[in-house]
Parts: sequence; structure tokens; C-alpha cells
Amino acid sequence: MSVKNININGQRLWDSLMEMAKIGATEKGGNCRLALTDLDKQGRDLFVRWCEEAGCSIKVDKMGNIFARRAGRNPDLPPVMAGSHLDTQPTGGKFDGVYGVLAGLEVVRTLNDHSYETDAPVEVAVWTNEEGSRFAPAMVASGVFAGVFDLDYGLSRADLDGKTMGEELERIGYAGSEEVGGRPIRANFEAHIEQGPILEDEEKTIGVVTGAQGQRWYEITLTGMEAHAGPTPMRTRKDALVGAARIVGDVNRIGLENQPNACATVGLMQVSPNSRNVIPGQVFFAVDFRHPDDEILSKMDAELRAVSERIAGEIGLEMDFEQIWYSPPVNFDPDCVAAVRAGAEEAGMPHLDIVSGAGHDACYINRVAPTGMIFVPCEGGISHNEAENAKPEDLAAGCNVLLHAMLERAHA
Ligand code: HGY
Ligand code: MN
Ligand code: MN
Repeated sequence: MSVKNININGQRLWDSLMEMAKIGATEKGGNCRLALTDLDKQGRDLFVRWCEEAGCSIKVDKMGNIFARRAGRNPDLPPVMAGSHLDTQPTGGKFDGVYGVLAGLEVVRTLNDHSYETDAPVEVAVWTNEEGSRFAPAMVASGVFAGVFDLDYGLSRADLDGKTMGEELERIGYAGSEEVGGRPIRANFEAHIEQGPILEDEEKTIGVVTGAQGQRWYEITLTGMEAHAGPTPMRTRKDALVGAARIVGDVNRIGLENQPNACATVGLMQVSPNSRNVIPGQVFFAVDFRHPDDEILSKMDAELRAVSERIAGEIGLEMDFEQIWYSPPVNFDPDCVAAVRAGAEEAGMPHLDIVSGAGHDACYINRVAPTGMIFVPCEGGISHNEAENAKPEDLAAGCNVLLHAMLERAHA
């Protein structure tokens, strides 16, 4: 059967997305399934059940990455893979990550509908803790798979309550036995919502993702001295929150001074003792820098270090400054990018080359397998927000491109 005559079932894809969205549903219509929580387990269990119903075999590795395999004619050939993540942000949406996982499952279901045999196996992957919200850094499990981090580092990542990924994987029953990575993959694709406004603004259905911007994540702890908010003179204070507030202002300034592409965010902050009439003695906060140009990202890094030192010195604060993660800019595999572009062109879909502003597991898997990504628009470019939304027809279009790109690479 000609591949051209095969199309995915958009309604079935949408129904699966809505079914998965019931797990960890929030009042405002979003999803909260933080990595390795009971809700993440429920989402994983549902995915595994659906894949087994579709005739897939399931393997789980030591980082909890799940691989659902549809057999091909030759089991010894490296698989063609589609994957993403099921974990969400605390106020996440229904589509970030989940779309790429369930689009991969829809490809399997569609091949089954047509009794279509591939030479190589087809695999759908669920990568653990892509978001980096509960456990930092992001993409840590695909990072271990790609050899960026070692297994001990991955399993020892702890959340703010001190629970480690290893402990939580055991607790939810996803501490698999498979080695993490070290096996050949013929090609890997990740379908994802854009999480920005470009495709919608340009009225394009498909984003042909050529790469992703670089990221640097930091954790900064400022220590001053708790004191009474009343009797303590302003000139003698060592106020850690004033220091943090000034650095937050400079993070924003550094981002604005490196436009048009820089992104600079402080999204996490803990104030101690966090009491309204005590001068804050300690503040812990995280900084997220991004830029597609590595040199500019390095310049932003140097500027942040300098201003942080200066501000801490001026106020008399101790500072612990740690860069906890550096992910360089990524260029995806030219053949996979071309396969995505061809899939969009063959289907007559308006498409646009685009660099991803967000990080994705594909960025790490790209180091060990030829990798490409497919973007579809999301409403208003909004993501990491409960209002995240996408059109069924766009999600179906992206899934069709995924199907054809995978088959093109499978037979290349
Ligand atoms: O932060 C990111 O870019 C991704 O959502 N983990
Ligand atoms: Mn994502
Ligand atoms: Mn995300």
C-alpha cells in the first residue's frame, strides 16, 4: 500500500488527548501531572494500556523512560521512534508533551488499521521528567539516554522536599531494568505544539523545526541576616530579598539588552523565613537564560555573574551562585528536517522553518539518533498555562506529517 494513501484518525487522536487530560485535570482546564507523582503514574499506566491494546511490547529503562515497540519485519533493525513526555508543569496544559506521545501512538494505531508492515520496528517513547519543574534540570532522562548525564546523576536529582528521582521511580513502579541508552535508533521524531505565537501569526499549520535555542539554568542563594522589621535601621540591614529583587531586575535587563532573541526568567523563589515582619535572611531563586547564539548566551552568563557579585557585595550578603544546567543550541538532522518538510509539502500544508524557543527531549536524543521535530500552532502561542489550547485539525495535520516522516526515514 502506498504511504500516500494512509492518513491518521484525527478524532481518535483528539479523543485520546482528552482522555489523558482527565488525569490531573485542573479547575481552569489545564493539567498538573508533575514528574513521578501518582498522577504521572496514572498517565503512564493509561499510555501503557493503550499501547498493549495496540499490540505493542513495553520496555522501561532505569530512568523510567517507557518504550512501546510495534514489531517490524526485522527485529534486529534499529527502530524508528516518536516520543515526548507526559509530565506537565504545575499549571500546565493538555498538549505540551502529551501531543507528541499520543501522536506517536496514533501512528501505531494507523499502521495497525492498514496492516502496514515496516521493515524496522516502530517505537513510541515517553521520556521521564522533561519539564524540569519538580526535578531539575529539564530533559534529564533523555539526557541520561543520550549520555549527557550519568545514571547516578539522573537518579539522584531531588525535588524541593529532598525526594530523589530514583526513590520516586521505585515508589510508582517505573524503575525499569533496561539500560538507559546505548542502543542504535534509525530516526527519532517529536511532534509538539510550538508554545509560541509564530505559526499562528504567520497562518502556518506546520513548523519544520530546524533546531532549538541554548539554555543556561542557575540556582542562586543569598544569605543576609534575619532581623526585626521595626527597630532595625535601614542602613544596617542585610536584606537578602532586596538583593534578590535587584538581581531579578538585572536578569530582566540582560534579557532586554540582548534582543531580539534572548529570553531571561526568574520563575522560582523561596524567601526565608517568609514572615511579614522579619527582614529576609535568605533567598533561594532560579534563573533561566536562553538564546539561539551560544556566544551571546555566554555573554549573558558573564553579565549575570558580575552583577550578582556586585549586588551581594554592596548589601553585604553571602552568595552561593551555581549554574546547574547548560544545554547548547541544537541543529536537528538535515535528513529528518527534510522528511518533515516533505511531509508538509506532500499534504499541501502551509509550513515554516522555525527554531524552537523551548527545550525538548529531541534536543538530547539528537546527539545519539538522527532527529527532527514537527510543530503545530497553539492558541495565542500560550503554553505552560492552563489555557493552553490547539485545534484538532492542526494536531491531526502534524500527526500525519509525523507518520509520513517516520515512514520516509524507515524506508530511506
Ligand atoms: O523549559 C522548557 O523549555 C521545556 O518546557 N522543558
Ligand atoms: Mn514539552
Ligand atoms: Mn514544557
